[in-house]
Amino acid sequence: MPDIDPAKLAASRAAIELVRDGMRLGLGTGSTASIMVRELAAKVKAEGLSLRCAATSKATAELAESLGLRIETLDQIGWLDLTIDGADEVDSELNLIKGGGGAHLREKIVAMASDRMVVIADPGKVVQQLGAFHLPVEVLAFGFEATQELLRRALDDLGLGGKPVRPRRRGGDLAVTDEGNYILDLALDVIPDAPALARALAAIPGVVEHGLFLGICDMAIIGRADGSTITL
Ligand code: ABF
Repeated sequence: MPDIDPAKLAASRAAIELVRDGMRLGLGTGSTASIMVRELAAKVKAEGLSLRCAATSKATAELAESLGLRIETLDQIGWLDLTIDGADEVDSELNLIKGGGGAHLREKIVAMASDRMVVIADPGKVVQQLGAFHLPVEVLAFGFEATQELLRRALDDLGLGGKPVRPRRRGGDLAVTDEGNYILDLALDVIPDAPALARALAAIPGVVEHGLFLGICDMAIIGRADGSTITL
């Protein structure tokens, strides 16, 4: 296993403290969420907890199952008590950019089907204003070129620069999501009015979901390299 980032580990451990026997949990995606899943699996073994878990990606489901956690679909569980997930950016109002790994559609569905959504992150994710991280938008393959053009126009209308670009994953392949959709990244630098951008993106029919999580996160636990945490 690669060296574990101590800040991500501290945030993961603090979040795992919130887990109680019998809970229905949503498991996030990404390197921080992977550390959390490992810590969770260890806690379940040590304390003999009985949990019901839904994963936000195939990668997380595979990891969790390899560690002995049983994964069910969200529909089998129905509703969740708590989802713990990473983020690419978090501001002081707990608004997020997520989806750098292309999993934000499932992540948003799972987060919004949870009584409580807790973000775990290292200090590098905390920002004053969202936007420096490329905002991922999941789009249908059907009519992709037209959707890209509509996105361009929406950004122009809002006075935002940056054109939508299809990112490549490691190995050079164009990104395709777990749902078989495409990703377009928006390089915006700053997002002065996130709700306006979210509305404009949601109004484009080929857009399946964007990576702005506004008013969804209930708490962010920021780990530090010395093992301490702060809570937003
Ligand atoms: C997922 O993983 C994504 O929504 C977010 O893009 C990413 C954060 O990854 P990491 O923890 O590796 O920085 O939660």
